[in-house]
Amino acid sequence: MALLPILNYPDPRLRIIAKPIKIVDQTIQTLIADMIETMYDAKGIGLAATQVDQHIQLIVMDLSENGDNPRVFINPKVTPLVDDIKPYEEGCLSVPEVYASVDRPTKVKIEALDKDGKPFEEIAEGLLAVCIQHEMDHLKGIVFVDYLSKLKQTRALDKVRKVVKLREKQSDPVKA
Ligand code: K1U
Ligand code: ZN
Repeated sequence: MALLPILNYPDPRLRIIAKPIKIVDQTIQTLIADMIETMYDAKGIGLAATQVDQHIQLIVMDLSENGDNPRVFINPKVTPLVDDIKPYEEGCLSVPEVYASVDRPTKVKIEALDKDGKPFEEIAEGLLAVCIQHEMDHLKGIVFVDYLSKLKQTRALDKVRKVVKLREKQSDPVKA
């Protein structure tokens, strides 16, 4: 397995629209395993293939308390089931250390293929509903800061640049 580099906002590759997966083969299985490892290493609860520069419709997620229940969504379709919209404080591995409230429908239907390519349907509420909508946005080239005011977007950009610089310095103190 391998850790994959995560693209940081405002990388233009985060805007590429993901294509459906035609066959769930060994290459996809390897990418799934690598994305799960990358998500755990980054202490995230979700990761879309877009964030690791793979522009295919693949999401991994683990909302379990112990981080031992990874879930896979291939070619997901998400449909809001209610008009009820609630704010939730979101984070994003591509926008490190920035958290902001985003309004989203509270109940959605998820239709997707599982890791073996088998179709399934699920009704999602709570964190699963928030997270799947956040990850679906990534597959469409949308980042959660797009929903914020211009001022908050500028602050987010400044923060990400600082965090990235600090991380570079920490990983190579001589060069940075
Ligand atoms: O898409 C991603 O970058 C993953 C993202 C998922 C997400 C978290 C919270 C709300 C919506 C979507 C993260 O995992 S951010 C990581 C993080 O700091 C966090 C972890 C658990 C709860 C809240 C934030
Ligand atoms: Zn994200």
